[in-house]
Amino acid sequence: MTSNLEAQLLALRQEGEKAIAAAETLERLEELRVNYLGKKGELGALLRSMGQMSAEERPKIGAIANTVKESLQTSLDQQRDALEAAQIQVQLEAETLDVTMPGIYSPQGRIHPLNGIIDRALDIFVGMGYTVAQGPEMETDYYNFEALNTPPDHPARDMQDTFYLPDGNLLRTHTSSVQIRYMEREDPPIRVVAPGRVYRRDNVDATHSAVFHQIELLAIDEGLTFTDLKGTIKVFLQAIFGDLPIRFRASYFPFTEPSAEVDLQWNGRWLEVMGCGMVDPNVLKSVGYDPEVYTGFAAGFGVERFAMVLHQIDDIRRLYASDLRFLQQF
Ligand code: 2U9
Repeated sequence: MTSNLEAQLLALRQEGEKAIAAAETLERLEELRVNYLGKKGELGALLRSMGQMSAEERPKIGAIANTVKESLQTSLDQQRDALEAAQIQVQLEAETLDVTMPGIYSPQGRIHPLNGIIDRALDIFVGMGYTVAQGPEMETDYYNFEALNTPPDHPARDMQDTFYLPDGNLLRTHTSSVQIRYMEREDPPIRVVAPGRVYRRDNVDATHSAVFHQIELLAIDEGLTFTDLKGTIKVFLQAIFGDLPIRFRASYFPFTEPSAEVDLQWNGRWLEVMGCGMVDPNVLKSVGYDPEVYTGFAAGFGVERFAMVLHQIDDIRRLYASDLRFLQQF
């Protein structure tokens, strides 16, 4: 009886340790623990049969049972440590960050040369207290011409120059219409700068495009003179092109009187870069300002022309071609 139970206990230990050593997961290990050492486990079952033993046998078998239990427990603990360590190793390998791996290349965009000019010009005028205004590209005859002292028989209204729409509206030929709309809703003093796309029925060549960009500025106040206009333009051109000689040349625009063209001396040559003048009293009247109280000056320039002078670009069409070999130079 005794030796039989003892043999069974030792067999249980051998079988248990083999199974524990073979366990590949923590779940399997827990199954084995319950199976051997749990309340309803195999060791418990063997010990329950000790009830029939004599008082001298019982301690001896009890002692053997304890060693079997301890050694199974030790094996379980060791195997659990080993499995846990392996699991951490797998996780470490899966989550390794290789800092020497090359990055993923994502091309860096940049500001288009036209937007570069627009950004810089607006910055300069905002710095002088001007407000940026925008308006519609499709305009009425009134805002594009009539309010700007451009009578119906004026050459600027010729079908050659303006894109007319079937309903009698048109594509604005300058951003001056934006300032008319601005003056209608604001009272003087006015300091406004209007950037935007404009349209002309021009044949496209190296210096002409049917769509281009303008920036116009307008100041209306009591006591403004041609001197204020000259000072403003001088400061602006200096900020864009540096300290180059400039000159004002008498010219004509329907909406300014007197009017002038501004030339810039660049590489020894005089280049025309802006138009300007004192706002014609008729324009002030058309928005309800009293020309006896208020005077004003206005100026305008083509953004493409500025970009071409500044960056020595030989053909306006390069600015619209989206050719990266060209654009990446800026
Ligand atoms: C109002 C009154 C007057 C804006 C002005 C010019 C002169 C001018 C051209 C430069 C080259 C247009 O892009 S371009 O072809 N502009 O010469 N523009 S004065 O005068 C105004 C504007 C608004 C109410």
